[in-house]
Amino acid sequence: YLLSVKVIENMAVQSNLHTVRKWLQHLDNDLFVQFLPQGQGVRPLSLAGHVGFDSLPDQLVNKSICQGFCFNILCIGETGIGKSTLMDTLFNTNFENLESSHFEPQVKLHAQTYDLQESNVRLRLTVVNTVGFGDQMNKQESYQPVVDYIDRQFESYLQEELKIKRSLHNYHDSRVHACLYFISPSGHSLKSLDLVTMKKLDSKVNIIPVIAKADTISKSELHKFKIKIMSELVSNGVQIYQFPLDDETVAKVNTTMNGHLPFAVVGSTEEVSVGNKMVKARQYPWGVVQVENESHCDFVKLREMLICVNMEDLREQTHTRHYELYRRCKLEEMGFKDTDPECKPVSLQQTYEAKRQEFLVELQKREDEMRQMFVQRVKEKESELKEAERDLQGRFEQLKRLHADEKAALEEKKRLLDEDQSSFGKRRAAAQLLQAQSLTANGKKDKDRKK
Ligand SMILES: Nc1nc2c(ncn2[C@@H]2O[C@H](COP(=O)(O)OP(=O)(O)OP(=O)(O)O)[C@@H](O)[C@H]2O)c(=O)[nH]1
Ligand SMILES: *[C@@H]1O[C@H](CO)[C@@H](O)[C@H](O)[C@H]1NC(C)=O
Ligand SMILES: *[C@@H]1O[C@H](CO)[C@@H](O)[C@H](O)[C@H]1NC(C)=O
Ligand SMILES: CC(=O)N[C@H]1CO[C@H](CO)[C@@H](O)[C@@H]1O
Ligand SMILES: [Mg+2]
Repeated sequence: YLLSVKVIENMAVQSNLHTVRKWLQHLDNDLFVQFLPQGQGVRPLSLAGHVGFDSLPDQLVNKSICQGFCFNILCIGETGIGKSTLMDTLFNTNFENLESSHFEPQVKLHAQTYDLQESNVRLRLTVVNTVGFGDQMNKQESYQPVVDYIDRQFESYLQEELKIKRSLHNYHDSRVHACLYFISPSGHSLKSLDLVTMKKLDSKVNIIPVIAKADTISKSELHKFKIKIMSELVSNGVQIYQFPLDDETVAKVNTTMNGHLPFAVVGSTEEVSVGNKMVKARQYPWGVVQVENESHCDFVKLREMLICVNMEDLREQTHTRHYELYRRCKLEEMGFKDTDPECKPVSLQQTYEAKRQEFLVELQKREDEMRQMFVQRVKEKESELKEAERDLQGRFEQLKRLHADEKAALEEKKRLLDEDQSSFGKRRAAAQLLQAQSLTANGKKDKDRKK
């Protein structure tokens, strides 16, 4: 019982009431025995009187009611296909509805959270709408913003989970639990945008396709259209959400419901009087379409299956299938593994140590490389400098030689000049002597003439 209580506690942390209920049903039977490790001295005992732990389920229910629930719906569909109207009709209220234009350059997502209360159960509901889906000329990347949004919600949950001081009990879980995909009531077949988008999303979210504005398609056409859609989904390998069949409480409605997929829905918040009652309906000149009449459309089936029966299963599937897949891929991407190549279990500690070692080796390698590079660069610089020095020396020698040559040439010139000067001096002296001699000679002649 202690083991079982532990399991139930763990389940309670995830508010998996549905699972807990299943569990408790099994407890009376034989699962209890399977749970006990054999041969470890644990044996069942019968109680002599009332103890009180049979109130555990009630305690769980009360605790869950106290905590409240949360549910997140993503509506994907073309602008004006009736997303907001259907949400208003489903939850019987008036959500804030902004009409979007047909001229958005990109697909965007708009999320809004509301606190709802029905009797004493509180529900924190987030409605996410696509804005501008299917309005671009090039629709190739239209699914990307949707994929990114879903991944972002998974990522923030994973980050919370990986924290040392985590507070998952009061964490606002924004992971998308159900995705209503609005198919336009063409009566022909799915568009490639629909197929591509659903294919990209089917491993990330529970897809529930619905045929929007089903009042615009005739009964016989609708039947063929549904068959066509399902066969196209199958042939393209698109996994849509199937209502669970393993649980007896839910299985009663299963067969018929899975056969009615995709639900053809009509949305309206307008009240029309039919007979002596006011009912939600769309009024046309030729008649009235009653939203909540099962012979007019599948709206009631959708509400029943989405909200009354399978809300908990959708939450559970999101956590145990889609989130688990995301988490696994993300952690493997980061290098964490459960087993080593020889299939021996590896703990987180070991992985951390291995990663650390790997990092240190890498660091050492990088350091060595850098050191070698440094030495190499120093050597290169040194030889460069030497080269430059040799160059300079050469230039210096050459200049010295030039200078010496010039000096020698100048000295030669000077010597020649000196020689010139001395020969000039001699010639001048000779000339003066000659002049003097001629003067004295002339004077003698004059005297002789006078005489
Ligand atoms: N015939 C028919 N018309 C509907 C139905 N549901 C909604 N409409 C009409 O379609 C128009 C657009 O509805 P909305 O609910 O605003 O569509 P939406 O998808 O929220 O539009 P955006 O948020 O602007 O992308 C309104 O005039 C609605 O009255 C339906 O089931 N059948
Ligand atoms: C659960 O709540 C109900 C009503 O609020 C109360 O009567 C009941 O005793 C509670 N049960 C437990 C086990 O706390
Ligand atoms: C549902 O629609 C059918 C066909 O229009 C009608 O006969 C029937 O009375 C309606 N049911 C209710 C509850 O109004
Ligand atoms: C298709 C399918 O598995 N249907 C099941 C629905 O639930 C009932 C029990 O209520 C089963 O008998 C069906 O086999
Ligand atoms: Mg809208």
